[in-house]
Amino acid sequence: GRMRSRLPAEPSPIDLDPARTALVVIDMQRDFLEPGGFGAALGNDVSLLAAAIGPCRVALDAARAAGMLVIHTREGHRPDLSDAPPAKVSRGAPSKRIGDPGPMGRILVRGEPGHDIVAALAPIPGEPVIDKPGKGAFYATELEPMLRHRGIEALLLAGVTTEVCVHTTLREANDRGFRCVVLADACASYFPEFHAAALAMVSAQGGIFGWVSDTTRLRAALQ
Ligand code: C5J
Repeated sequence: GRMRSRLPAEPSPIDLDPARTALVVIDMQRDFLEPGGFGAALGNDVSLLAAAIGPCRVALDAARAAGMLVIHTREGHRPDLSDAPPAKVSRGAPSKRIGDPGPMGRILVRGEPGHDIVAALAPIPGEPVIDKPGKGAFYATELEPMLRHRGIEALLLAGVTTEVCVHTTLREANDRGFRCVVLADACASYFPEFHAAALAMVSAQGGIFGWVSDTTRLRAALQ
């Protein structure tokens, strides 16, 4: 890749230095994408999230080829649930609660099969995986020092779900001074209208939270 890349985006193009940019792939876990996990237990049609897998793979391939830092996140809790707020565990009258046994192991618990990242997007050696108890990837994690130590100033965000964990992370990152680009096709939601609204919120008002682009434009910009 070139030293700097100009990525077409909304509301305006953004110049990125691959050495100071990280791709953050958020919560592409079986618990959200496959039947029998946390997402399904909350009553969602998990098949809607499959559309993000291919584009996430494109983003991963492009970022890896450009030598960018790649970070993966996973939402989940300790087996004793000591890091799970009772308000989160009880909310939503789920068919199965966090910690209950399911077909992919205990729901949203670290170390269980359902907590794993889907096979197509498995981290490769050298890519940090951030385990987070909340929706945002900065809350109660080492993400911020990890980014600062590497001199990262811009983030490419991908993953699920657009309006929940991607947006919360975007908002946390924005307030910490990171320039953020949401890769629209590499994100998905159980609610297509929330996905569209969440993306529109990012680039409105001159880019109040950052930029919106996609993996087709990213791949071309990094080539
Ligand atoms: C949700 C997430 N939707 N990763 N988590 O509960 O977006």
